[in-house]
Parts: sequence; structure tokens; C-alpha cells
Amino acid sequence: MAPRNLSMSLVFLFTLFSLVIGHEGVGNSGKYPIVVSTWPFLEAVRAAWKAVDKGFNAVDAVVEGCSACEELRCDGTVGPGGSPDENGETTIDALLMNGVTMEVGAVAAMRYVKDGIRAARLVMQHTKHTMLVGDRASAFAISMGLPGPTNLSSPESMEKWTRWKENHCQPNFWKNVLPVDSCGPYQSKDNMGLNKGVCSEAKAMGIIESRTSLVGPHNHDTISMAVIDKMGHVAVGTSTNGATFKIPGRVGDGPIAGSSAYADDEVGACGATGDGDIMMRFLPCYQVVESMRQGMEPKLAAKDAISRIARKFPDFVGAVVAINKNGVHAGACHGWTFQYSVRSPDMDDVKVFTVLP
Ligand code: SD4
Repeated sequence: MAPRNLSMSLVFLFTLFSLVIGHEGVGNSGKYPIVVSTWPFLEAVRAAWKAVDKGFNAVDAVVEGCSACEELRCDGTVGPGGSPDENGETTIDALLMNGVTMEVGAVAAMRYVKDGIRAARLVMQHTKHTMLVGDRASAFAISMGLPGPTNLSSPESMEKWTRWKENHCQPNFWKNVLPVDSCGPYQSKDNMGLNKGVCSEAKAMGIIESRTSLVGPHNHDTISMAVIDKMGHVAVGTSTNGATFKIPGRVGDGPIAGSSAYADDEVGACGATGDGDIMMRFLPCYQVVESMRQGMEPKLAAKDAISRIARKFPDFVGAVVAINKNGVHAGACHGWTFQYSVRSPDMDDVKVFTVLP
């Protein structure tokens, strides 16, 4: 090929390459950085924005954002001091995912350590595991330098728990057990008559028909945050103290990759909130990201993931927020009105979007 033809071909190839790259939104096209979070957790989004705008990578910005929420105890359901379990104890579920490497760090039912998202980052950075649970997660986090052991209860969580005890431990998460209308210990109703001391006239607690007394806007909020940094890299994180009056040992969707959050640099990210016991059976955030990978717009992908759950559990309460690599975002919800927050370069401050069921 003559030199002139060669250089023209190179110019043509370069132009074509730039167009393709631009179309796919790879690199900083002016849409990045961007921070998206469940609920109007404005300070958390501002903290993440401040970090990512300064040049932090997406993973570290997510940690800054979720950590701010933990410190502020957003809605009483993130960080310490909220959602007492049946023993009156607060435990923490958290997850961090790097959409470049697909590394995940998570802690579940973690006691005595208030820094959920930082503990999740330590799991990701310093172990080859994905998740640590319970007391062992706490011991790990403390051994790696996080403050603790700390009592995670607060006057508010203890008062809530006392009122619940006074109300005969209602509502609760048991089913098919006796006794139905008082506190435990509970026994399987299948053992009725086999065990001495169980009142045979007592009514067994049936399958919970409506979970709305257990799971609603005031006892169930998670921060799930997605960040795309200046390089176009994606990360997500989740932090929650879970469901109020949960059975001790319960782990929700918070630390489950693909359920409360999911990120893939090639596609985008998703965050979820709601009734984790139900949602984790469907991996809604994995679904959202995979649907977007197949070409679905975020709005349709979010709606589709939610409707897959609603078809099987019409009473479930939950929401997802989806963002693709082009910075296009959308939410979908069921059973409640959902709000999510966004901060991007074209905004002066965080903007809250409302999604109706
Ligand atoms: C859970 N999904 O543990 C979490 C809590 C939550 O909004 O509130 N989500 O089920």
C-alpha cells in the first residue's frame, strides 16, 4: 500500500474507532463521574460525589458514600442503632463490588462493628473470600483495624424492641409455629401433640399473607449505591442493618451480590432495596445488569426485574435502580413509592427522582 493510502486508512480507522468508543460511552464522555443511590440519602451521595469528583476510584467513592450513611444512621436502617432483632441486637450486612475485576467483599450479620462497608472492603482487599459472617466477621474487621467491639444498640432501637416485646413480639417473621400470639421459644406446628407443654388449642402461625406489617418504608431501607468514576469504571455497595425484629442469624439481600447490588464495567450497575428475604430469591440486580447487557434500556430492565418478583409475590415491597454505562438511569418499584438520588456533572447538587409503583 502506498504511504498516502496507508495514512488515509489509518485516519479512517482511528475516526471509526473513536465513533465506536464514543457511542458505547467508554471513557469520560462528560457523563461521568456519576453517583446513584437508593432513597434520598443526600449526604451519602454528596460524600461519594466529593470523593469521585476529587479523583477517587469508583470503589473508594462507594465506600465514602455508604460510610457517610452509616455514620448518619440514615433512616435508622443503615449503620448502628437500628433494626433490633428478636434479642434486641443490631447487626450489619454490607457488600462492595468492583465492576472492573468482579471482586466482591461482604459481611453478613456482623456484630459489634459499626463500619459495614469498610469491613466489606477489607474482605475484598485482604482475603480471597467473598463473604464473612457473624462474630467471625466482627473479629476479622477488628483485627484489620476497624473500631470495636462496639455495642450497636441505641436508645431508639432498645425502645422499639421493648415496645415489641410488650406487644407479645408481634409482628414477627415466624410461620407454621406455636405459639402464634406470644413470644418464643417457638416450636414447629408439625410437632404439635408430640411435645409436652405445647397448648394444643393454640393457633399455629400460618404463612404470612401480607408482609407489609413487617416490611415497609419505616422499617426497611437500605443504601445501595452505584458510582461510575472519571475513568468510566463502575462499582456498587450496599449497607443495611436489615429487617426489624428479624430472627437472630437472619441475613438479608444486603450482602448478596446480584441481589442488593451488582456491577459490571461492560454494562452498568444496579442497586436494590426492600424485602430482602423475598428479593434475594430472584437476584434482581443481576437480572437488571444482564438485561441491560442484552440491550434493554435501564427503565425496562428495572421494571422487568421487579415484575418477575411481583408475579410470584404480589405483596412484596421493593425497588431497584439501574444505571447503564452511558449514565442513563431509571428505577422501578412495587408496593411502595420509591425514591433514588443522583449526582452527575450537569447538576449543581443531588437530585431526587420519584418512582411510582
Ligand atoms: C434487608 N433489603 O435486609 C434489606 C433491608 C432493606 O430496603 O431495608 N432494604 O432485607
